[in-house]
Amino acid sequence: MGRRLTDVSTPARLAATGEGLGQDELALAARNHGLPLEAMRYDVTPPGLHYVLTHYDIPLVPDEAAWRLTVSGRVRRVLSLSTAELRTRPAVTTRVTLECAGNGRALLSPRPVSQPWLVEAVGTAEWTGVPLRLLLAEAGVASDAVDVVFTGADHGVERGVEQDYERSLPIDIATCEEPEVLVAYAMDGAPLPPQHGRPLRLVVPGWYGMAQVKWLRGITVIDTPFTGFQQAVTYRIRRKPEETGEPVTRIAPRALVIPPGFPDFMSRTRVVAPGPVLLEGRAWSGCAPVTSVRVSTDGGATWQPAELEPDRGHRWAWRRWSFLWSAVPGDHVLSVRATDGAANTQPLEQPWNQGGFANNVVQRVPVFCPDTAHTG
Ligand SMILES: Nc1nc2c(c(=O)[nH]1)N[C@H]1C(S)=C(S)[C@@H](COP(=O)(O)O)O[C@H]1N2
Ligand SMILES: [Mo]
Repeated sequence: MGRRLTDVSTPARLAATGEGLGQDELALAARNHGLPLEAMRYDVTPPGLHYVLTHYDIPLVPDEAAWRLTVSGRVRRVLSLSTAELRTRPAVTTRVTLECAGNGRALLSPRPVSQPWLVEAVGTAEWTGVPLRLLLAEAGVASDAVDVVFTGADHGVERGVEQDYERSLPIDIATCEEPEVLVAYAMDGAPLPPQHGRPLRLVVPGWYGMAQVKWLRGITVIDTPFTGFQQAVTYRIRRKPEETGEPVTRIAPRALVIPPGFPDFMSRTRVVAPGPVLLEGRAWSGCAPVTSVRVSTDGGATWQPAELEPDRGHRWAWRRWSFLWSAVPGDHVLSVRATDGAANTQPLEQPWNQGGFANNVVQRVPVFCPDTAHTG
């Protein structure tokens, strides 16, 4: 099989200048779907419209009663828990916006060849589960614990490395009380759908998608930094392939526009009638609460503040913003820019890295406003 697979020493491929999407990217795009942007109208994304990203195959779990979650490694007592046993423990429900670290990748130049997201790899759900810190306390974590490794039941090969999907969190994040990491068994009050990790997944509020391990079957406490593929090889910010790079962690601020008016089928250009147009959208950051959203209706030349709704106790979920625009006939480009309480903001020029991770360049939404006579 080696002939058709790359190996770990080969960096992920960059598309050549002007190279269109390949069959390989199309195959991923057809499996992993984004949030239709008009679904940002809902505070909580309706089931089925939340984005999905799965590296390998969605595991078949015919008998949920037989599923066991093991907590082992540097612990006093190994736990092996059924989903029924997990449901007898204290339950917490948190509204969380998840975003894939590769969101925006297909807009980059050069384009890293992988899942070709535009900006739609985001969604918000109410996740219910057991706080991870309670399970770790029950197992009794050793004082030399460094990382906690989360193992999914899915298996594949990536750049020549055969693996179970595995990610880790530093022990202080894993045992943190706010935000609380969850071992979730429900999404929006129902058992997890197969594509979102049935029967168990990790939910790490504020962190990019790769940390939210689905089909969770193992939690292992270790006393050295985890060096698995998804931790040490990929999900790192590298300008050059040979760099060690910085790990991808928390979600950088981003705001998106709910597409106004109606779309042109192929170009997706929006068509709006002249006059007042209420622009609305969502803004989020995993680093600190969003403090301001600014809107530009002239391609970024000038910016005006948008109205930002309070978070209503949902710190880890996106917030609604709105802005009243007076549309005049012609072509326009709408942009929106979020800033958070830690002074992180969205760049106006693309921040480029090899994997196209944590890319949060401001969105550009082309809008055409015809003369009144032409709208129906
Ligand atoms: N076991 C497992 N967990 C996983 C993945 C995976 O491929 N396998 N993909 C990760 C990535 S990259 C993302 S963006 C999120 C997507 O979660 P969702 O499909 O529920 O939206 O799941 C994460 N958890
Ligand atoms: Mo992702």
